[in-house]
Amino acid sequence: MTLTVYHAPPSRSVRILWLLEEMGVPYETKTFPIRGDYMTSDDFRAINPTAKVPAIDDDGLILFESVAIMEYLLAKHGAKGLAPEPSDRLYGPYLQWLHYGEAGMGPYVTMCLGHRRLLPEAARIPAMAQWGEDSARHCLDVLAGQLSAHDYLLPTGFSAADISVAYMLLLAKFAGIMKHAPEPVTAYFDRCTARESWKVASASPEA
Ligand SMILES: N[C@@H](CCC(=O)N[C@@H](CS)C(=O)NCC(=O)O)C(=O)O
Repeated sequence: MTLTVYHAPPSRSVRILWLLEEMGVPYETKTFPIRGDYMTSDDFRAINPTAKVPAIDDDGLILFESVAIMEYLLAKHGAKGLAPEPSDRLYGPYLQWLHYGEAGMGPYVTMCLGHRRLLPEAARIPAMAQWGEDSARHCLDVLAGQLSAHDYLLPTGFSAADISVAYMLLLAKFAGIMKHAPEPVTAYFDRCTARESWKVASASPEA
């Protein structure tokens, strides 16, 4: 039984490595440069037709979309304290924050990152970068509201929802948004990234 994570540091594939490190589930990585030739190759498109990372190959079952992969791995291996049971009253809030990290925050952070750093300079539109930043900063205020009472998004402690959201804060940092973050959010990011599992997942092995 082999679980292979298609990994391009420092992309969203870090989320999957981080979760697997927290869960203690063994895995292998196929590591390559983000936006390099392999990502547009026929070989990779056969794995992930969206040509994005992450993707996984779990003993022949191939999946993409980082948060869906996280939910799959938690369901398959048991949550190991990283997610409430569906019967738990915190399950709904847990799902909300898990998805907020990608569906709620991702478009704004990515818009800002793209128009500030990723697109060729001639294609960057300052108004798009600003719209992304303003909307992402509103997301940070929402997080600060939740984090003013707790160290993590759930009152019960660190969960997979924190992996989803804290990873997006890394992209917000790359986009220059975190320098405007409220103190509870910067303290939260530092808390999450102090974990040994983050350090292993975010280390950049040779591609
Ligand atoms: N919603 C997708 C987003 C995937 C995504 O956009 N990945 C980025 C890296 S973080 C990527 O592959 N970018 C390469 C490109 O757009 O060419 C997920 O969560 O997996």
